[in-house]
Amino acid sequence: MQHEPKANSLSSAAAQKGLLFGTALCTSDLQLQPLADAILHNCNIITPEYEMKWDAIARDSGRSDYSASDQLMTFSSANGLALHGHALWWHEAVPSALRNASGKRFSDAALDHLRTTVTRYAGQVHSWDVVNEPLEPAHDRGDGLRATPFLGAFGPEYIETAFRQASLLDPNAVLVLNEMGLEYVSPAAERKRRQMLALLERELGRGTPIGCLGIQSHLTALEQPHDHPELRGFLREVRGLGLSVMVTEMDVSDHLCPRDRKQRDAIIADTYRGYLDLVLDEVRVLAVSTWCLSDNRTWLNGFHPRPDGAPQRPLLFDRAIRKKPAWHAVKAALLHEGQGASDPVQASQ
Ligand code: 9MR
Repeated sequence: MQHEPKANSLSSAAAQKGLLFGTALCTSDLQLQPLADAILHNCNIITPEYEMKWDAIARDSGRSDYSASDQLMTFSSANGLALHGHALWWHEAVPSALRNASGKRFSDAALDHLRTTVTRYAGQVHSWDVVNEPLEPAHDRGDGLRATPFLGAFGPEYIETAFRQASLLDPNAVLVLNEMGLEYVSPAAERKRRQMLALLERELGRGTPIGCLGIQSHLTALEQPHDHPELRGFLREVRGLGLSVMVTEMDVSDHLCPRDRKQRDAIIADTYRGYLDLVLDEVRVLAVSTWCLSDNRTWLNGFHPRPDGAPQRPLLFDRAIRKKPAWHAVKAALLHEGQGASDPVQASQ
């Protein structure tokens, strides 16, 4: 059963441009009826926020538990939603029992996790974040790779290994390399963009089956500019490599914004709008997902607490699951309302 986008929803706005709209969620969200209803109304793709990660599945060392992950898979298929699998290999989701494992023990376990998980859901997921956050310019390697247990155990070929395995076991899934911080304005972000292009060229050159670049898009209001030529240039180059893009984890931290709610909500909405307008102008986007849908379910109060202690308002719905200006801004951006008549991506295809 294919999900039919509902009238006046974000997925129907996205469908007009041929893309999916979605959110991250966890199993407990399904118990909150108004939130579950808002997800079903607005989304046609979902991403497990953490319950499909390796450390969540292998919480009990020695025993894999896919029950939460299966529940989200069942929710998606029962409702005709696509599911974006997140994430197969991520350094922050290595099970604690393996953090200090030696090369061979670690690589055997990592391959086993990837194979078992991809096989379990083969033919059911829309896409996989196969490798998450491979770059860290501060680790000062020529290739920009982050020093992780995956790099330690397999060497730089770990990316090729992961994508080849995933492609073999689920040839129809979109295989995504997902990265954070490619969107920012700073010398470090520009360095990361250059390193990402070099990585993609290197991997595509040796036949690694990467189909799509995931740009996480954890934005900060008052820091993220509308006009961002370096990001535009980067996205054009990604497109030139033949890759599509997914906006995988979008939210807007308001820790730099004034406390006044109206002002804050307006600045946040404007940040979403400017950012999506730019991205949708430059690349072929398969899906846009936010990192949860309502302000009661955000990781940002822990990560970027506001100095005045007020709760963050980074998402599209407020805590009472009412639409915020950000919802309308995202909808307008998906429809490209108010933009020039020409759409460079569509026009050139
Ligand atoms: O939002 C997620 C949080 O609930 C988890 O505790 C955490 C660790 O698994 O991961 C958070 O999501 C991260 C995502 O998986 C990768 N990009 C950064 C996200 C925010 O930290």
